[in-house]
Amino acid sequence: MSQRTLVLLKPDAVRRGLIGELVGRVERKAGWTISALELRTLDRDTLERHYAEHVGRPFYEPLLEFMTSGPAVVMVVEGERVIEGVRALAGPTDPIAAPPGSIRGDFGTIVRENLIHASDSEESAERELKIFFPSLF
Ligand code: 3AN
Repeated sequence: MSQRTLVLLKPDAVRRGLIGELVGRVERKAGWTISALELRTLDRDTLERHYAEHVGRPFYEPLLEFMTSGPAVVMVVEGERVIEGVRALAGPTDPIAAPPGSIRGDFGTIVRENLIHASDSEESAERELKIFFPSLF
């Protein structure tokens, strides 16, 4: 089933010079296509919409501060089971618990600075793509 998903390479990934490595991992999956890609410094309004489910959590304000701390890469990736697939490439939220071979497992140590965001369901992908790429709709 072909799908599309929102992928963000977070400011830590950009600062650490990992854009090529992480885009490469997505690009190398057979049949997936990156249909939009942009280096973009995210504003608070966009992130408040994106992270609405986390309002009030202790990590919410530090998360927004981190996510606005430098440019991110925003991407649309399309292909077979890409929503589940990019989540598998990323690994679980906590990079220490994430298995080696996953992006977070290979490159991360801090939960907040976990390198990559990928939509977690078709509903989230639709909602998030509308926030970051409204021209697609
Ligand atoms: P995921 O990106 O794995 O779906 P979410 O949606 O639960 O994770 O959390 C969104 C982001 O919030 C995470 N990628 C991470 O940057 C941050 N975050 C989540 N839980 C924590 C936490 N306990 N402490 C610090 N930051 C967190």
